[in-house]
Amino acid sequence: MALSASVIADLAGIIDDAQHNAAEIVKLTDAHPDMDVADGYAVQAELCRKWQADGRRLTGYKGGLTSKAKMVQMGLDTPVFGVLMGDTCVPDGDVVDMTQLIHPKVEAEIAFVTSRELSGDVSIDEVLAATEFVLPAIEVIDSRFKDFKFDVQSVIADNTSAARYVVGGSPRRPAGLDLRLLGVVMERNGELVGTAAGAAVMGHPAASVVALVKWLAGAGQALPAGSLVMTGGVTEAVAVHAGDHVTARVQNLGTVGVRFA
Ligand code: 0L1
Ligand code: MG
Repeated sequence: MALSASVIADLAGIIDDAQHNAAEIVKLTDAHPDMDVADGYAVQAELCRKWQADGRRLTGYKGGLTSKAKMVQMGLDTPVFGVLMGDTCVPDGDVVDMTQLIHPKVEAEIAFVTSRELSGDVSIDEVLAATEFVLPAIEVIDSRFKDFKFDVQSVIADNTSAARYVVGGSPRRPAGLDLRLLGVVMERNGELVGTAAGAAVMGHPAASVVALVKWLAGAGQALPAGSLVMTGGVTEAVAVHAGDHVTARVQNLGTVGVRFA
């Protein structure tokens, strides 16, 4: 780590304000060129601590930049991890208030809900055995950085652009499903805006959970039973505007949708 605890706390305050006020800021490395990835995660951890102290509930975790399409779109080449807070969950079919966001984009994802704690080095099979169900999800990302321009340190500090998440469809136990082969279709206002198969995420969506559990282990933590894990967008993220309606359909798992107003 390159930054002091007091700078980390200051940066967490800057991100928190930007998120709360839906206000654009410039990437953190402009003022702190020495900031490294560990500093980014330290800022994110500080935010998560503060949010929980404020009474907000941690419901799970997200992997980001887990597909080639997302990495190419953002010009970054490392998966990143963030936290999911319960109050950012939007019910399936409900409305996202655009006035609380800056320049949102949507991602179609396959989400997992765990039935057992996972820790350390786990395999894809161990993740699947510890999965209560898998289900279709839409992540609404909203980088607090102007024009979605950032580096990996800054986007990690910004909780990997997490803004809202929607889960729904027909949750299924993973047994008997080959998640690599499930087709995923995203539509905006009835028009096709992205297609992929589950394997777009690290060869297997459960590989994103494996990587998340390893990242948590590096921070001395385990993934608790009952966690929701968003495994990452299977295609490029797509911009949305007021009036838009987005659906993500995952083969065998049904459809989840959200509107923007
Ligand atoms: O969920 C994501 O893939 C977001 C990762 C951070 C980069 C971005 O804002 O696209
Ligand atoms: Mg995502």
